[in-house]
Formats: sequence, structure tokens, C-alpha cells
Amino acid sequence: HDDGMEPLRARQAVAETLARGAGARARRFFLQRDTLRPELKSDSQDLVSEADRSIEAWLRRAIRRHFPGDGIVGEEEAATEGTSGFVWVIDPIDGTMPFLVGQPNWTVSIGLARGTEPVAGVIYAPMLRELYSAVAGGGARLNGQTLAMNPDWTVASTTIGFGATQKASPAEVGAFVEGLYREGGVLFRVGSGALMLAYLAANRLAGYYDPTLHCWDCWAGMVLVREAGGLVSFEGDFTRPGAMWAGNATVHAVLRRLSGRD
Ligand code: 2AM
Ligand code: CA
Ligand code: CA
Ligand code: CA
Repeated sequence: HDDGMEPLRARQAVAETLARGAGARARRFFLQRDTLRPELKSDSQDLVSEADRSIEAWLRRAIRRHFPGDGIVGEEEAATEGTSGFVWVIDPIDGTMPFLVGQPNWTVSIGLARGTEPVAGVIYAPMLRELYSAVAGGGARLNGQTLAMNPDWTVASTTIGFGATQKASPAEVGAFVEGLYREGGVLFRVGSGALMLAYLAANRLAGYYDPTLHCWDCWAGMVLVREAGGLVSFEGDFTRPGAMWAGNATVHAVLRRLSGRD
């Protein structure tokens, strides 16, 4: 019988294959990154290169070949509408800055929506040899091992991801950090929001707050965290970025309060 899981499982399997394919391509660019000529986008730390563009184009061609009726939203090209109700939400390289300067903490992030609901996600970190994969109702895994977030942790149990970029308000950044340290929390940051959500699902972080994420930064990670037992709220959508809070129920509530946006 079709309980709606079959088309979802089929897409999750393809997403895993495509994440590995895109990751292998990105890894080749990474090992020759000195030959890339990155261009500035909106500020001095917001860059794009041939690696980002060519991998997104490769992913889009592959998705269209497998599922021609599906929509696609990605960072480097305009969104394309579909007819199936499924939308792929992709970031070819999440963490372009760490990628370009030689840090290993960048990922390929492939999320899937049914309508506007996050229903599957794959995050691949090639240099870390880690593939995170989750499907709504089917659990979250890291290299095949099931993930379950610790429900007892507080903001002080281990570090808290915070993703503010140059676009953030310095006053809001200061207020959040001060409040967090008053509660015994300590900051963690890598340049990939997707990796911070994957780390949260894997109990490597106690929470994550980002004042402005795009859907392609967090779509796959939202499914991972929820399937690992955590809470995520996201104020963005396919057309606009927004704030995102993630953690177990306790940490999620504290981060919302500390962000000053509640
Ligand atoms: P990107 O590398 O795909 O552009 C949220 O923090 C997101 O912002 C990240 O997932 C990352 O996505 C992007 N980002 C990270 N550091 C940044 C920076 N210094 N300036 C602009 N964007 C950044
Ligand atoms: Ca970017
Ligand atoms: Ca991104
Ligand atoms: Ca990107």
C-alpha cells in the first residue's frame, strides 16, 4: 500500500547518492581551491566561486533527470516550479568561506519539501567522511547509526551554535552572547549552518540559533533535528530568509528568549 512513504523513500535514496556525487565533485575543487577565482556577493565574507555554481547546476540536472515533476529551490540559481508537490531545497556548498580558506567544515545540503513541509534531508561533509540522512517518520542517521538527542541537556551542557554573519545587528549579537554566557552557555560556530544542525542532531552541540538563515541552509538539518527528537522553529520560507532556533524543548525555549525575538 502507499502510505505516502514510498515516493519519499525513493527521493531520500536519490538524495544520498546525489549528496555523495556532489561531495566528490566539491572535494576535487577543494583540493585545488587556489585555482578558483571567488567573487564577492553581498559583503566581504560572502563569496561564490565556480565550485558553488557548477555543483548546483550538476545537482539540478540530476534531480530533473530522476524526478522531472519536482520543483527546485537552491542558493545559486532561480527557483523552478514543479507539478508533483515535492520541492528540493539545495545548497551545493554550505560553508563557502571555510571551503575557500581550507577548513574541512563545509557540507552539501539536500532537503526535500512536500508542499511547504520539510520531509527529508541529507547533509554530507566530504572532508569529515560523514553522511547525515533523515526522513520524516523514519528517524535520523549518521553513517547508518541512529541519532537521538539528549532530552535532559540545558544550554550549559555543551556548546551552543550561533551563526550570525555581517548581516546581523551588532547590538543583537552582543545581547544574545551576554545572555547566553549569563546562563552558563558557551559559543560554537562553523561557517556551515547545515553542519551545526547535523552536529546538534548528533549531540555534539546543545543548541543552535541563527538570526538569518535561508531555507537551503537549514531545510535538510530541520528534518535531521526533528527526527533525532529535537525542536526547530524557522521564520523563513522558500522566498525569504528568517531566524531559526533549534534544540531540545528546554534549550529551544531558552534560545528563543535570549534571542530577544519572542
Ligand atoms: P553559505 O556558505 O552557503 O553562503 C548561515 O550562517 C549561512 O550563512 C551559512 O550556512 C553560510 O552559507 C552563510 N555564511 C556563513 N558565514 C558567512 C559569512 N561570513 N558571510 C556570509 N554568509 C556566511
Ligand atoms: Ca553563499
Ligand atoms: Ca548556505
Ligand atoms: Ca552555499
